[in-house]
Amino acid sequence: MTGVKIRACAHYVPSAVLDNHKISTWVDTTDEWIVKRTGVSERRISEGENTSDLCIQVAKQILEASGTAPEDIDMVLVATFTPDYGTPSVACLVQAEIGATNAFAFDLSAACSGFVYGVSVAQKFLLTKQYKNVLVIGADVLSKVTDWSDRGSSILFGDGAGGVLLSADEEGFFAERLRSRGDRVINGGFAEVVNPFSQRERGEYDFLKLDGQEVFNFAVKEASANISEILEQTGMTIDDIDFIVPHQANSRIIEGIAKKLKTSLEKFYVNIQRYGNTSAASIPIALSEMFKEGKLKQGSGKKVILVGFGGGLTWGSVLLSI
Ligand code: B82
Repeated sequence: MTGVKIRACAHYVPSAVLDNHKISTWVDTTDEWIVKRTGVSERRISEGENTSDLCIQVAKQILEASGTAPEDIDMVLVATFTPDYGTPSVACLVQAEIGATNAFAFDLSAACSGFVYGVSVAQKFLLTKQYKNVLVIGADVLSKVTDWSDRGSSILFGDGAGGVLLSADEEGFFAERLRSRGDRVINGGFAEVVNPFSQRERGEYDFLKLDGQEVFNFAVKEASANISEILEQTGMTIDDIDFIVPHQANSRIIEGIAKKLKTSLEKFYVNIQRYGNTSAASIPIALSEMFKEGKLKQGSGKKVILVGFGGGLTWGSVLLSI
């Protein structure tokens, strides 16, 4: 199976840090409670930068790090559910700003699974050999769809972006398992039809809502089953995998997945304490930090599973060799 090579990886988060102590000055909560329940200590919150602004920073870093000319990018794919506009897509805004004049660009909507879906889509385009350099970015500005008066959800989310430049790699390894279930929902963002005919006001589902325990159980059960399916598909065991990079939704979900897979939490990269849940950005931010920390090195052959789960419901994993 033709794999994909990560030619460069980068992330960008807004500079403003919102810590738990600050949140506890406007909703009834404490740092201790938030850390215990979610694993989050602080998150980055945009002071006006929109989703495309974060993506453009990531794209520029990637071009520079890989020494790629913008005209050599064939495709720009942004996974997000908090785009700047309905149209143009965030991907088109990025394409314009970096001068990727030969690329085509579009967004993909799969909430927190978006980056994993995006890598899978990119691999299919690379397989055709018609496209050589694909930029895949996961980005969300969840602060736009956060109900800041709700102590249950405002503590969870953060803003950020991360991405990769992918090329085909004949020797590389690639496996995937993508899933959706549209009958089970996490609601969030821009939900009501508010127009002169609708006689409606903005409602609760204009904000991101998580129905705690039910989606928690879904995440642990389906993400671990999904990883097991990939292992079965490829004839590998969990011991053959060097790292699992999960969507950073909640530290207890990650612990639950590790337990179900009967493997050590050490295999899992966790940075939720610093960024909260950044939706489609959480996996590429984690990947980028792993490269920066030297945990991952291009050409090392390390086997990594990226596992996403989120609104839709959507979930899925890709197995890559780095
Ligand atoms: S929680 O239900 O409140 N909980 C688990 C019982 C706290 C210990 C909770 C919290 Br807090 C944060 C996230 C979740 C959760 O289930 N998240 C998701 C589940 C599926 C898909 C995506 C997510 C996500 O948060 O992105 C539960």
